[in-house]
Amino acid sequence: MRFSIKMRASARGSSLPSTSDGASSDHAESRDRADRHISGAERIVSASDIMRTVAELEHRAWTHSNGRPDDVVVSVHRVDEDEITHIPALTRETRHTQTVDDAHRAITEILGDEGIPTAEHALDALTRIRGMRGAMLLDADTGERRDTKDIRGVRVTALDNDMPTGADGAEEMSSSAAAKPYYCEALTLASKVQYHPAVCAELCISDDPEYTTGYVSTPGSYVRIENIKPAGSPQGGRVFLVRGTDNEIADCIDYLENTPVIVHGIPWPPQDNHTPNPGASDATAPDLPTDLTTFAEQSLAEWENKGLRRYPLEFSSAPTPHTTVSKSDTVLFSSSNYLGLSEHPDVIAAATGALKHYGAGTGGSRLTTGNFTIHTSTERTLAEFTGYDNAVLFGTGYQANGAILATLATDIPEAPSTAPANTPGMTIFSDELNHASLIDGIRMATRGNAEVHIYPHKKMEHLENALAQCSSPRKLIVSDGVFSMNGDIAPLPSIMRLARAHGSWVLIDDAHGTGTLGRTGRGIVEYWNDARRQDAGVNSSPGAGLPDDSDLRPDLLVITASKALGSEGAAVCCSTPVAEFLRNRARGYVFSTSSAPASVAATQAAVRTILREPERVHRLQENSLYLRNQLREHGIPLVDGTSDSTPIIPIFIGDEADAVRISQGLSDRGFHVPGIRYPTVARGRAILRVTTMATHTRDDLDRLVDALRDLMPHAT
Ligand code: WAQ
Ligand code: MG
Repeated sequence: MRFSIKMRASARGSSLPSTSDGASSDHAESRDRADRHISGAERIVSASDIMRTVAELEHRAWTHSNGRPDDVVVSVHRVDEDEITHIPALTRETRHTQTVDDAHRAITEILGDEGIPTAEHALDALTRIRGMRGAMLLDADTGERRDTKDIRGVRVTALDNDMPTGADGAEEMSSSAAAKPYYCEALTLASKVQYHPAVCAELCISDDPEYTTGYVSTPGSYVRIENIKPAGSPQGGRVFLVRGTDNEIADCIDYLENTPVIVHGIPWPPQDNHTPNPGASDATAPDLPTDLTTFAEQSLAEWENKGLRRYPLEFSSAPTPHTTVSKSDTVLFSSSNYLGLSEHPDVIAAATGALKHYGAGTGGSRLTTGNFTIHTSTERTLAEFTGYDNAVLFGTGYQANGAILATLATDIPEAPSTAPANTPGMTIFSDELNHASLIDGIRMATRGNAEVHIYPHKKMEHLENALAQCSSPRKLIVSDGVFSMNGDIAPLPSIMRLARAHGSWVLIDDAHGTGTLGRTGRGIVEYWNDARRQDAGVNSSPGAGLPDDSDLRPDLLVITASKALGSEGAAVCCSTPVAEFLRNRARGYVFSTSSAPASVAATQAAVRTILREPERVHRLQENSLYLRNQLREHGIPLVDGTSDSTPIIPIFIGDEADAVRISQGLSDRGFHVPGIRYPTVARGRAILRVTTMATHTRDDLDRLVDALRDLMPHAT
């Protein structure tokens, strides 16, 4: 069973189209003409792709370059598989005609070769008509109008092509990912039109003023014609040149409007046979290098074709549990604003105060004229919070990781002569599930005499062997603190023990642990120290101090201000000499304008709020544990190895299509929970990634569980 989905977007009551063919006074017609057509598209898809496709077409309608519509109509029609006609794509080539005259000459010639004498008449009709939604049918021999629909024309519908819609690849499907490249739509339409025996040829000019390439199709071939109209002209339309009795033409119109067709073999990537312009002038256009815009279009189309193109949702209020996403009320289960600090009045007041005092921007890098009191005092606050001597602010976590890793690969020593040949001066040991910012930082670091060794996720025996066998004089272990897809925690005590035994430095990116882990939200070090305290049974004695945590401290602890702290930016916490080394050498620090005072002040206020209101951290941890327990209780499986202590709760789904369906079902019920699938996670291991916030109520959590029980067949 398939479904034909049609979208039409229009703006109300603007520009009346003009036509030399006269206008009907029929009410429907005049209402239709008063509406300005913005865009239309359609697909034929299987049941599991309906919601995704509807979302994609909606997105396209609301963001079309023709303008903002007032009305978007999307309709879904059931189609029996055996009603569908499968037809091959026309072959495609391009004529590089230089002028409108050349283009018209080329068209006249192509149609002449087919024995069609009415090219000029057809071109003339195309030049005069404007604002048609469909095509005019003209008699190929006499030029007379053969359809009766006047200004509407005949609209070709019920068609699609067999290019993949991305079932195999989208990263995240809650936002629509099923887009097909626009490029193939014209070829798909032309292939359908040409397939009917009454159609001899088609002429098409886009109504996009900037798109001056049109086409002429004849049986088996689709020839793109450049400069078919002057740039800037809104004139566009389609003419189908037909031959046949009135009955044959009626059958043709019925086929064009109603027969579902899937076109196979649309050429991909979008290349075609370049043929010389046979018209007035010279030879083949030279093979110029692709200009950037064309390159970007092709690349985007390819991305779209693989199902990887993403269209961001639009949030029109703060990332609080109850918010507005793409205009609908939504309960948010996907934000990293874990503690609700982005909207905390003290945080907002601090940001506003700094904005008023220092202004919007700093006007320089930290080393020149952009080092304000708010920067240095916030660095002190962050260092105290995490228990380090010093902290260095960066613009973002991505920037921090790149800058730090590249700088640690500075002045790499030579491997000793006793080491095996080709031993790199530095080896970086990296968990296979590390965040992209660490991976990219390692790429910068390994441009010189450093190599990377990727170890299986959290496999300490593997890491131990690799360290033991490594004779590089400089070693560095790099790991996420909390892994962003699995919601599990790096085995810090083992990592630190191995690092000491093998003389390695350690960098931990605690982006998701800052503010969420540990009894006061200080992150991964506190989390493991708490665990040690519990193991030792110190828990029971009130006021008992924490055991010394110095053996748990990585050399570099990267924290972020953009998640639990509700602001933006990042910092690395480390010893003062390491901080000074980075301040002097890290290019991402030296050559960046310092962060805006308002953001930095918000970060500082957020840390103070956590210290003053530790119950926020506890509420987050309680919410996370409660939701996990409720899910388990109702037979909703979590990903193996996920920790009970993190706010990232990965629900195991497995099948990609199921993940799409459930994520969409949740969205229909007013919850935002993204589905994550290959390539972000392994094939067949799709998940729903839920995140909790301290500000979720029990009711929010219970309602999510109820919705999931509704949508998951095995839930109880
Ligand atoms: N059925 C019949 N006619 C249509 C349809 C349809 N489904 N959609 C559009 N038209 C008519 C209508 O009069 C428009 O004004 C006119 O065609 C042009 O439509 O390979 O973008 O959507 O690079 O602007 C040519 C691509 C692009 C050449 C054509 O047409 C290439 C294009 P547009
Ligand atoms: Mg158009």
